Amino acid sequence: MAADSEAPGAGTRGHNFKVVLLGEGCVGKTSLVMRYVEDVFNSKHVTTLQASFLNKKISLGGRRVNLSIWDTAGQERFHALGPIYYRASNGAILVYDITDQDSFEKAKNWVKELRKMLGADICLTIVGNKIDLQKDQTVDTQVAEEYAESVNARHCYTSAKLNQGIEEMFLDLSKRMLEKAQRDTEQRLASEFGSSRRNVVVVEDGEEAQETLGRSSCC
Ligand code: G3D
Ligand code: MG
Repeated sequence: MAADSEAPGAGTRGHNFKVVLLGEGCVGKTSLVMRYVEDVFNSKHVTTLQASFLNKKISLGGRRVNLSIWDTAGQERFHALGPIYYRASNGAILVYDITDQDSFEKAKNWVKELRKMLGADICLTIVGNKIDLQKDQTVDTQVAEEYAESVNARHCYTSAKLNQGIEEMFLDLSKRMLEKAQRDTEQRLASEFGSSRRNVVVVEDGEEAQETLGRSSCC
């Protein structure tokens, strides 16, 4: 049995990861999802979107990954996101607008909130959106990068308008979530079979673990 199929969020058809988007209203969260999933910008659909999540299937090194990308329907304006929004998230994208210092401060609050709800058990990416408006940038790059590093998050820039940096941002987050799921699986296997570790074989690239003698011998 490949451990991969037992990893959190993994099924026989691949991994399922939940990703939540957080950030101040108007920073471009919905635009980023719509650009990534449907390759549109500023369509009417953007403003009327009420769905809680959109799916995107990608392939990572031959593995199938399904991303459920959760977007708010504007509740962030009232700071009224319920726990169901965060629950069981594998990754979070904290978006700020590079021309709006206040939105960067708000992104920091979302990081605190996430840590409170989910602990350190989540992959974080902090995104400076609207990089097409670089001439009006007010959030300092070095400050943003140092902050991201201090909370163990990745920092990157995107433009939903010009479709810049978005694929790369989701790809990088997906890779980190996959690596984390694999690490968790290995740890789980190691603790499950702790006393009989000889019976657990982790293949060389560390990507897949297989249990061998432990169960097969008793079947
Ligand atoms: P939200 O979901 O975070 O609330 P939206 O944000 O996706 O609704 O976007 C808010 C506004 O920012 C929209 O403009 C949208 O077109 C604009 N926007 C989103 N991403 C970008 C970007 O990368 N560059 C620029 N220049 N604008 C962007 P309107 O005018 O419809 O309010
Ligand atoms: Mg929105």
